[in-house]
Amino acid sequence: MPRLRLFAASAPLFGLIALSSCGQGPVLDIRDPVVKLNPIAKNPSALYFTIHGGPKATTLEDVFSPGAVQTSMHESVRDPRTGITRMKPLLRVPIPADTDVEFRPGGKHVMLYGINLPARRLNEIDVTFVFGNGDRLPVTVPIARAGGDDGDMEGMDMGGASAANSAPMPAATTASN
Ligand SMILES: [Cu+2]
Repeated sequence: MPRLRLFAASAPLFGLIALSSCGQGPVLDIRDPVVKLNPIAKNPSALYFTIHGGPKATTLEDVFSPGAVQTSMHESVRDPRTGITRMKPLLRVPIPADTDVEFRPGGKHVMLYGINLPARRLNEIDVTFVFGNGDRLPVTVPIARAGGDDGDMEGMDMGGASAANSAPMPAATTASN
């Protein structure tokens, strides 16, 4: 076993551990992910998170989950003339190197349609983030139930309708990617 002997002879073990545990430079990762569960079961829920860019710029290409029937990336955009907020589908999202890109209420978000019962019971859902550089990051995301206040469903706004009585998704935004 020449490899073992090489390790033992050349690098002290603590040196190897230090190298792997405090890597140099930025690491592509997902921070503070949360699903805000829509209290109306037939309506989509919103997934929010922050992506921190790695050493090189890349793109977020897809977000999928075995716990949901369908997912899609959206951005809420407020028309400055009318004040009406609408969602548009996002095909991909640029992730600059070593930079935070936030998906948050009122901005970019991922919609989850048809979250399944196991996820609802466990209050968590497995989600995989797929990047243009080939990275796939699996994350277990906690599910937060909306309280009495509808304010945190802000990201669910569709055409200005309030979350409590929102209509089904417009046809243009239900297509996957
Ligand atoms: Cu949306």
